[in-house]
Amino acid sequence: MTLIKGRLINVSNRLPVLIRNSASGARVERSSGGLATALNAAWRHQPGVWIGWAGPGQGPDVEHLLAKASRRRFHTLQAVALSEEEIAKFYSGFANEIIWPLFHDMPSLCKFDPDYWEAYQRVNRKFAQAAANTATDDDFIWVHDYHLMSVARYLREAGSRARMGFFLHIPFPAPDIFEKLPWRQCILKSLLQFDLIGFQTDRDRNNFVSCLQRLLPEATVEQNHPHLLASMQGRQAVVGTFPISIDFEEFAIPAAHPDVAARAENIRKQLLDNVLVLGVDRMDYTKGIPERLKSFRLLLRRFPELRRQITLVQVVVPSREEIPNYKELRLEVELLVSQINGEFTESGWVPIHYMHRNLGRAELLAYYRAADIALITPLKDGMNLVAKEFCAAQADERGVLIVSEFAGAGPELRHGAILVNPNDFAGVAQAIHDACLMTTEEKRTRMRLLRTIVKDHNVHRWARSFLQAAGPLETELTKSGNGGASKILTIRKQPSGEIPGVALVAASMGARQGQYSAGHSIRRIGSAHGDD
Ligand code: ADQ
Repeated sequence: MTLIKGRLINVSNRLPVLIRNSASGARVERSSGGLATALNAAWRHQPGVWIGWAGPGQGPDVEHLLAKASRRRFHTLQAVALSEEEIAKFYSGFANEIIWPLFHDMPSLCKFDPDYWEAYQRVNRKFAQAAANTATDDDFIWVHDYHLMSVARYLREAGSRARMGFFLHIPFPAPDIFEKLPWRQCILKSLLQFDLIGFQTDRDRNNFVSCLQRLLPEATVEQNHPHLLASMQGRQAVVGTFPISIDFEEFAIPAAHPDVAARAENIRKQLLDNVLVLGVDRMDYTKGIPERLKSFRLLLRRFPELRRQITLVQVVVPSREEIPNYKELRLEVELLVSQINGEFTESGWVPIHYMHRNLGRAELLAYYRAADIALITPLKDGMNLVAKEFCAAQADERGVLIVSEFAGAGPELRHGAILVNPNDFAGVAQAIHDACLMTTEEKRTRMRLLRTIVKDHNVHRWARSFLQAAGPLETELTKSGNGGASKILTIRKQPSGEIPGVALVAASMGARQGQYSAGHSIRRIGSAHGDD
């Protein structure tokens, strides 16, 4: 990636490593979650500085441990210290009790506490100051995610002249939801201080533009192919769609290793060679875990012939456990698992295997390979990397991907996956049933297509296209030939969720539009629809 003149200054709430204090002193752990997975892969060979919070560990060891962790990387890790109060009000509070539920269309879960907003501004200023102290005018500052939407505003106030981009890893809501936010205009104006604003899907980008049009009428938006250009008070920001992905080889190569194959075989044996349905998620209410369990229960009720033949393995990594909603979710999930197992377990067969822990990479890959069906049903998700990791790990091309239409990955992978509405328990049960009956040939055709798409649209392409779009605006404007004159735009939409490159890959592999997407082509036996 030599698309920028200076260094890349990456700013995210967390660093890719986390420092915790333990009885034997501070120790370094890998950060979990999609953002860390994706950025770690994208920046393996990129010189620069990564600025973020290094976790709750404190003391003289922190600097030393970060310096040691930086030696194995091309970039230096630089910590922003946060007090306990800042973590409670900025991270748990504003970011995760307001923006996270609101942007995932769950406004009733928001706790609109004005103290949270004050802490959010204070911490955003702190991150901006750290970036301003580090970046030169030639560097590119890439800010990540909903925790840091006001950073550009404070960078400008601090006099930074570097170019700045922002990527939102989660969805952006429609105006009817976004306008509930008391600080809605301030957030939009702060975002417009970036030179480039990136979203996961066209739906998110278009929601952002609709919010601008409703809440900031003084802003104008025009087409600036292939992106949009938003202008306000003499500033211009490129607004684009950049669907994030994974490093395909990082999953595909080790997954094909005979050790992983043997481990996968062992898992299958332990599970009596049943149809293995796999769910892998952070413990989060947006991931639709209770809904998935209810769908699985309905499957077992409606299709008794599948009992003893099918096993759901649900793996959840603990997440945000200090927030009340997350504690309640864990109780709900664990109660449902025990109720369903209580209802259906027979001697020698337990329908749901539940793991509440982080899996190591080799174990995760073995489960991906062992699975017959990946059941990925978030109620709403920016992208969902698990869907893509599953495809990359499918060395035998025998697994079926069932994915929510409300995850960014849904529209992108719809040519090969079975798309479901996670709120339609009967529909999800039917999709699992259909996947069980799918022919080996159809499974292979679909999985081959999915793997080609994920390989082609990988995380390196994502990072490259973002940095390309961040190039000097003058060039873009010269190309568009209008000298930057503002005019209001009617956004040219792709057919729902279509990503041009994906459509080409799909077409070249013979998957015509809708062939596998609107319902699936396989024979249906019985129906899960009806009262539960
Ligand atoms: P997340 O909400 O964290 O990411 P996701 O994209 O699915 O969601 O990434 C989860 C990551 O955690 C994956 O890399 C997965 O392998 C890992 N993981 C999950 N459970 C695990 C377990 N039990 N053991 C080990 N690893 C586990 C946010 C947004 C997403 C967006 C990403 C990247 O919410 O929508 O896709 O950022 O932009």
